[in-house]
Amino acid sequence: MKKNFLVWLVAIMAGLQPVFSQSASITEPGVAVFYPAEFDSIRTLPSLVVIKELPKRDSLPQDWSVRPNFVKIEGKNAVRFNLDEEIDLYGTGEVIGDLRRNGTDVTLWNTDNYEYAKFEGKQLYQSHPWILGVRPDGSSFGILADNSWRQEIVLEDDAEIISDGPSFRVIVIEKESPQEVMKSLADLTGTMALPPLWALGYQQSRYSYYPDTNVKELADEFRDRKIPADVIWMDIDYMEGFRVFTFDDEGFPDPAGLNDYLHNKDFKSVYMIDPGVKQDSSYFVYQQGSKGNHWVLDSLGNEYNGEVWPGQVAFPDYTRPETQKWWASLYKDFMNLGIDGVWNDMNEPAVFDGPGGSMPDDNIHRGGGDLPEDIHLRYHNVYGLLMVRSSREGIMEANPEKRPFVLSRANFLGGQRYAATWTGDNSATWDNLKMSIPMSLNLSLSGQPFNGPDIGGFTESPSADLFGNWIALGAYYPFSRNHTSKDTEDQEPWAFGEKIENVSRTAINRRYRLMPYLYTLFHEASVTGMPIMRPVFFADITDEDLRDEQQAFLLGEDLLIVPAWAEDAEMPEGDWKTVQFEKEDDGYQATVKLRDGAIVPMGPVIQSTEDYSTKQLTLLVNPDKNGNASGTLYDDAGEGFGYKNGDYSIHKFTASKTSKNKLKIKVEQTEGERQVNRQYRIGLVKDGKIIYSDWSSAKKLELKFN
Ligand code: NBV
Repeated sequence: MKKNFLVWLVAIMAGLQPVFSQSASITEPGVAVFYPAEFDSIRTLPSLVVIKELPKRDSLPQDWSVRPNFVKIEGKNAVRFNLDEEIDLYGTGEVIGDLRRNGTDVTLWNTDNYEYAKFEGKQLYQSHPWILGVRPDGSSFGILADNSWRQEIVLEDDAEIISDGPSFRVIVIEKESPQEVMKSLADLTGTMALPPLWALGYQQSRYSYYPDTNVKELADEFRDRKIPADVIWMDIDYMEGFRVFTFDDEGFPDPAGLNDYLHNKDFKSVYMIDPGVKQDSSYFVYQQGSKGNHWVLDSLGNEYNGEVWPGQVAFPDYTRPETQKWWASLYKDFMNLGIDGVWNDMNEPAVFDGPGGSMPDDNIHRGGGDLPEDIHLRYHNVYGLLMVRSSREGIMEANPEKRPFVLSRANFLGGQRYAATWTGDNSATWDNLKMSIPMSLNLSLSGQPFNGPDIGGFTESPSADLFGNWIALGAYYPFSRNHTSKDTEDQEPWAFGEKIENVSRTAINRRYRLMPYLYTLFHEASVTGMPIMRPVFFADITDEDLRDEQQAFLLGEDLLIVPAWAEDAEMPEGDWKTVQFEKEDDGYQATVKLRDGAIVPMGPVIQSTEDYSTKQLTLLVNPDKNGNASGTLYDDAGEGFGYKNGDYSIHKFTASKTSKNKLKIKVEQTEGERQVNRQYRIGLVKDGKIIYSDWSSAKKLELKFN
């Protein structure tokens, strides 16, 4: 109480005007919601972030420490937290710079930011009004500003969130660890739906592979060279004059045939769809959109037009339920051509001739259903989220038996429910390679587990050495796609000569071998919201030396990835052992370390997830100092929704060293009805080698070693 009064007094002296009589309550254990006195529910709710009701369960306990002060800063509605200096801050979404966010600021205003060059890169494609704080003892909190208006997060002396919109509510999560905070965030904002297994594979893209014969050759080349891959991406040039949902007659005369070809080679195809619809009265999408009155309006109530790739376009108003339905319906014929996934780009929305590269703040989104009509300033940041929500819906309707896959450039906190993401137009520089790790980590710590940058860099061309390093790291990003711009050099794994081709193959082989573990992590993320890629400090939340480690990172709880170029990476305590995958050391591969006490399931090298099977698995094990270890495997059909009706399995593995040179592993199916005739072998990870047992289908495995 006293502290709050003091804060208030200091605020008055600093010329800030506090707003009186806020209300606060506990909505569930460890979660509090704070409403400012001037709370404007009409212009901030319903939340597009929080998917639960937040009932008032209890009053806020006296000792609740993270309390917002609702203030006005330069006339704007803001919230301020007085945080102790020793608290480490993370999250704040898609940001460049260091993993630890103390001393930084970010503007939450989705922006097409080519090469991260505009606004010093402090304003990127996505917005996450979310801060994760970790105290020295590991206890942690999360701060969620529940509104979509343009806002700024300033983490200087205090933590401030300053909005251009009306007064908003704030949710504070208080837990014993950052892991628990992440789970609580997922409970409030939803999780990523389990993606199809193929989306976890390596993916190849360029702006643009053209024409279709080029795409076919590419597929052949991967298979001939035995470089595993799952997906080839079609960028905007497949369209007829950049008209969405059309195909260029010359380059892509037979998309269904192309997709068949790819499927026969065990590839999936993903095609780009942008929001802007070319203003062309003879074009069916524009005709339908105009007839249905689906466009965003300008401040005078007329159809708003702006310049994007196709020329002047109109923008679907995804706040309207009718528009969402219409947009979703467009995917039916499109997906029926055998398209497997959709890539939504330019959905900040980017407008070349609009103010600040987007549409005017006073454009009108008409809403409907439970979303009220409001100006663009309110809906800008969720334009991408609403678009991908509708895209996902349409893809589901087109293929109800399949799991949808959407990749989106713009999104918002909570948007993991609808789409995966990549980090936009990065460049082929060392700096961008290194930065990709803290970027992916902070996105992961902001609720988006399925993310990654363009491997190799989008703009400019990497040297062979840079590409080799990037692909060797890229094999471990949750979303692993090589993508480059127009007019750059070839960037396929074989484009840099034999040495880097081998480096690429080795790295990608490793990803596919780790697929059983990776898929288990994706499943975990889809259930609990735990990130797939995690900061090293998750391994020991009380070790403060780990708090700013951003070269190495964790994949799940059990694997630590240390890029070949990392210098003096801070390692967590314990006897993490290096997994010796291949004999050759090419100087590029990341070191992969297995936690002591962990068991990680690993499969054979396959050329795509079409060949994925869990019939023969190696259980990599590193017993802890007491000789024990444990691990998990999630398994299902990799596609479809059978897993929701029991067609899945979870196996638990428990290892114990029964004597100095004998290790036993017990295999138990703990969940699900899926039955697979499976053989296992133990792979005991020792320094510099792996000692294997024989294959066995028994439930008790044994390894004797010297
Ligand atoms: O559609 C072309 C590109 C795409 O390749 C890239 O990944 C997006 O971030 N798109 C942007 C538009 C043009 C960028 C110069």
